[in-house]
Amino acid sequence: MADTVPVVCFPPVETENAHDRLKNLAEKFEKKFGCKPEFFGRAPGRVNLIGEHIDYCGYSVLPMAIEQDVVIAVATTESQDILLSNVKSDLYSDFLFHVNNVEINKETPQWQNYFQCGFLGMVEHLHIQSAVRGMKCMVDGTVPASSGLSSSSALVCCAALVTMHANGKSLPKNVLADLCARCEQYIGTQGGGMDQAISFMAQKGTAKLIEFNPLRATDVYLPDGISFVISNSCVEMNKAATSEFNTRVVECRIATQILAKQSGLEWEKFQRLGQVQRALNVSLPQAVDLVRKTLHEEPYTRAEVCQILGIKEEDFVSTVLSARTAQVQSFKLFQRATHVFSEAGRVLSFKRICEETDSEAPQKLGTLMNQSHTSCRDMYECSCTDLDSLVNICMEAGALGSRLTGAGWGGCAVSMVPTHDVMNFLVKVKKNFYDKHPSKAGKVGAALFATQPGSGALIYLPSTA
Ligand code: ADP
Ligand code: NG1
Repeated sequence: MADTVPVVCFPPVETENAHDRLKNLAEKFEKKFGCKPEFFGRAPGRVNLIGEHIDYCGYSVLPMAIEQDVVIAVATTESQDILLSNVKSDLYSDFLFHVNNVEINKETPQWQNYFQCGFLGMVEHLHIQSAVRGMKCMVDGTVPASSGLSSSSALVCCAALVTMHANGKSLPKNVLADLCARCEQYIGTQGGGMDQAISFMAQKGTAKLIEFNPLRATDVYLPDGISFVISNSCVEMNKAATSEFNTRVVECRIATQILAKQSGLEWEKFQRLGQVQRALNVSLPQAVDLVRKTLHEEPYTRAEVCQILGIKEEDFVSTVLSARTAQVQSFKLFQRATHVFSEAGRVLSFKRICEETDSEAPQKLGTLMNQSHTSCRDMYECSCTDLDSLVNICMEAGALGSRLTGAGWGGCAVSMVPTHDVMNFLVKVKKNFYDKHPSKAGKVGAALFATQPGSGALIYLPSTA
């Protein structure tokens, strides 16, 4: 039977504080729209334990869902309008659109555009353009925005989920994840499918190895005695509003095509580093060697790339570059490809260590996390000064491993800490990082917290009691 998103009754009062959250949201909804919500959708954010910037290269990643999520309360309507309201109304203004008039602003994306990505992706998938139902929606998100914990994907996934349910349909989780990965790209970023996959396929108590093409999620049980702590550098980076993210995607694509061409493959057929590695039938360490032998460390100019691939600059711009990267002049191919192949290897090692009964497992996992951060910082250049300093402070505070998580250039670090030492760790990180930055000290409550593998997306029906 297809694995669909669970539809459950409003959480019982005694079990979860989710009950109070939904009750409050229902009250706000009724005050705003003058009717009760018919149902709620919920999609979580995630923390990626290891495997950064490799999902869009075709490689497996190892995230877990977090408790923070996006919940949307919904009432369906006879009109074909979508009325959006947000609990954080100071940040996110009300918005109204007709179901057949969706305009996504890729230049300066607004919050409603992320909702529209999920909405449009679902409407297109179900082919219900002419019959799609109107909705009144109130959004309540607790994932910190632009911090590497996938607030945008939680919103896109939740929007697709409520659109599906409002229109009386049910789709398997892997189909939902694939379609949300594609439709989040309507915002203009060319990310992979990690965030959407874990948001739908997560299960409480286990991290997941997410593999792509085809999409699969395998349980990864973490060793006993360790906990994961998230700390937010409080530097925000919106990946859709800047060109950094897409530039990395493009650099990986160019590295793919040059490696393919110089290895005698039909380079036009290759888009992802993973495809080239598989076509050459080489191991990941051999792929790292191939990069060392084939690519040079100095940045490549456009002219050099065109000359190697044997194409004109206008063809390069139209077929290899993307809208947000059309102006980029030089490309660090050696560094980006070295990061991707070595990081893909670290993910597999991480999973293997979790499967072994090895008393040294926590230390070994910590070492992999540290290597991952070094590679993100030096080879992929997706960290920033505050985040590097936070990672160092986390290590000094007793972490076995610490690294940036998510897209980077700011956002969060994830640290692996002996469970018995978590309180001590939190105190030291607060003192040595947050208390030293007046602008961040007030945010420490929401910025520094231990986390556990959480559950995936859900539909809640209000209780009839
Ligand atoms: P992330 O790395 O968290 O996915 P992005 O920078 O890609 O962050 O996207 C963040 C954007 O997502 C925000 O600027 C906002 O437009 C939207 N967003 C995130 N959380 C919410 C929320 N609770 N309500 C409305 N919009 C949200
Ligand atoms: P976040 O941290 O949510 O911005 C982004 C991409 C992921 C992945 C990571 C880096 C999107 C929606 N998300 O995540 O696919 O590439 O960066 O590992 O593009």
